[in-house]
Amino acid sequence: MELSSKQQAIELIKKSQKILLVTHKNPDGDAIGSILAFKIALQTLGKEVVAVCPCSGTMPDNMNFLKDIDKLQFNIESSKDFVITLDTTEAEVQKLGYKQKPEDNKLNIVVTLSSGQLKPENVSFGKSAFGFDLVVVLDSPDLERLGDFFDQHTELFYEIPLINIDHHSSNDYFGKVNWVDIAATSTCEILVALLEALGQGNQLFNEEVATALLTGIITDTGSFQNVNTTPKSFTVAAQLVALGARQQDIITSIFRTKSITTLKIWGKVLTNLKDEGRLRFVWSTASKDEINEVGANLSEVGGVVDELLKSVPDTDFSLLITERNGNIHGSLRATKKNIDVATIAGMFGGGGHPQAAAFDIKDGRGLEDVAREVVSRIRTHQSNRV
Ligand SMILES: [Mn+2]
Repeated sequence: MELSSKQQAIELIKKSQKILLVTHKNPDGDAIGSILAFKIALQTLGKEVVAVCPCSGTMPDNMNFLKDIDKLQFNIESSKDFVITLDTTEAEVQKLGYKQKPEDNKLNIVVTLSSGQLKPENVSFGKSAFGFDLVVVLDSPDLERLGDFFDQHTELFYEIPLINIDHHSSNDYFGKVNWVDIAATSTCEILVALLEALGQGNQLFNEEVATALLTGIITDTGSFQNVNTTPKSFTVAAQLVALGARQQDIITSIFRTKSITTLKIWGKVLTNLKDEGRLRFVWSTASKDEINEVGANLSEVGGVVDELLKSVPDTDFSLLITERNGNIHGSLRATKKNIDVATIAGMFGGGGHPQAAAFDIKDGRGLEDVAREVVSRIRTHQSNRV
């Protein structure tokens, strides 16, 4: 019988010793919660783990309540080692040495055998892959979402077995094993099942693991207010609280603390808000200048759409268009059940979930031009629908 993706993932993890965990760039609560919980759990199992959140040097401030968040790395050092591998099935190596021949720029590597023999076909070469025997990518629909980290270490993702664990419906199944559960609210929810299986029960869930996993579920469901919230997510959350998850810390850190810059960027977005009335959507913009003027970071800008715009009454969805890293970024949230904003994001080359989706436009046009076209196409789309 063929193994399920969950069983395959478990088998691969069990037999691996040095594991690289990676999540998407600009990590959110689910990315950080899942990578941190998984790192701690794998270390409890005696594995050597390197956990990378590819971002430009700072984690979102509101995640500081997670102990050990400083053990997550932003990148890994590039290895300069060149590895020569000998297949010693039919030879026993007694001694290894080298002779330098500077006169003709050569270096001879001398292998002295005590028995057997080596043939040219027993020798292979490769770049060192840091010694990892498994890579696990968390909460990322594709490898491009890993940003520069993927570009710098592409070989890691093709030469080493890769497990892809995610809940985005746009996931493109880039792993050797793909555990993609689009019914799960978050990657953290999937990890609860994985850690139960790996630890045969609750033994891998200490307070920190439970807190990190609950962080992902709470952020990806908007504290159980988003339409993607499922009965199962409540059950899993209750289980995590019973295992010691610090739910109040999560809520106060993520939802009840608003910095002045967050409030200022909310102010800008509210000032720019346009109500499309009969067409049942609202949209707003935040230009690079407006974002810079208040000093908001990307996660504060991203939070506007989740915390502010998703609660507008009498609409189907909301849209926020921002300038980031030279691109124009559109972020869509359904404000009503049974609305599929991924279809709308798809009209502009993006994707996501029915309730939350995004797109990027990088054709050199400015925010205003792009916004005008995007909104006009969405108006047409909506007038055919409502
Ligand atoms: Mn997620």
